[in-house]
Amino acid sequence: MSPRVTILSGGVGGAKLALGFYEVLEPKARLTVIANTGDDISLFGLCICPDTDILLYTLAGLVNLETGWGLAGDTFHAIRSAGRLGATGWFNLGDRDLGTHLFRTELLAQGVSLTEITRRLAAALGLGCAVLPMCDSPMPTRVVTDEGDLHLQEYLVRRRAEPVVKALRCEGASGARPGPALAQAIAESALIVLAPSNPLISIGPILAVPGLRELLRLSPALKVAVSPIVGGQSLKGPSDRMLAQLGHEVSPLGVARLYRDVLDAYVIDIEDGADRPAIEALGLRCAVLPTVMRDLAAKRALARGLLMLLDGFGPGDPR
Ligand code: FO1
Repeated sequence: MSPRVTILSGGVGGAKLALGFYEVLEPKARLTVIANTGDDISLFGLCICPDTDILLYTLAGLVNLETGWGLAGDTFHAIRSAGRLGATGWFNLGDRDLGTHLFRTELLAQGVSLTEITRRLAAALGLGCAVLPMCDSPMPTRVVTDEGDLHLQEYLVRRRAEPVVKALRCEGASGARPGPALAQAIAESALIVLAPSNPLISIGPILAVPGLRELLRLSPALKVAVSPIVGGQSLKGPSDRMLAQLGHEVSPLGVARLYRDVLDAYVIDIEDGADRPAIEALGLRCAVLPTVMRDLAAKRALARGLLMLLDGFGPGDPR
């Protein structure tokens, strides 16, 4: 039986690594994926959880591989009709994808928790692993920019990450708590992985759930992050630009500093091998692996490489 693994993930980039683990772990129930819900948005009265859905669709083999989000082969008749009537048209909700948002919104209105709704969605898609929202209460990330205070999706999608970011705020954080399933997964895992997702708007909000950093620190698991910065830039999305605008170094080291207090080890790409001594100087073990997941074989290989760290860097090993 495979070791128990928990991965903290945003959307597209993190879902690639989650899929790598889903492919190599046996049984698949050994995997728990904690999804960022800071990018959740309410549109047309519907609760939309983009990162959660990207993870669910990717793991189920249903995601649109060209965009990395939404369902493969979906159509956009409903959103375009609404747009022609003058409704919000900048967020592309697919016709079949809408079914997920209708299902989730109806159950939320009945008082069912987001964790339970996500469990039912995963079960309906035939997933063998657990996908958990980072918390059950809304905790939207607000982006303070030179154009004002924007919802994260407004910044990313409507304004294509063009405004200059001055600060990030996790609204509703003070009332948020990690759920019991999440606490149990963290406590019982042998390996916890911070996916190569945006450190500020994907992993950052998960770590901002009060008590979560403490749960990670208390867990006996080996805690590893994979750098989302390779060769001085982000592979996907605006991480590099956002890091620079918020005064962080745009490098694997710059991201490692953000996670330092919860990590044992850090994985950098072979292209950044020269950064290893600087990472080790932070007091972290450092492994150099191919981290660019262009195909399924690369996703599986990175998951296997991370599992192998359990032998080299396992709990109790001297630093
Ligand atoms: N990303 C876009 O760039 N444009 C869209 O219109 C869009 C719609 C969308 C609908 C459902 C969904 O689950 C995700 C969607 N995304 C879209 C992706 C999403 O905005 C981001 O990639 C994540 O929130 C960041 O992880």
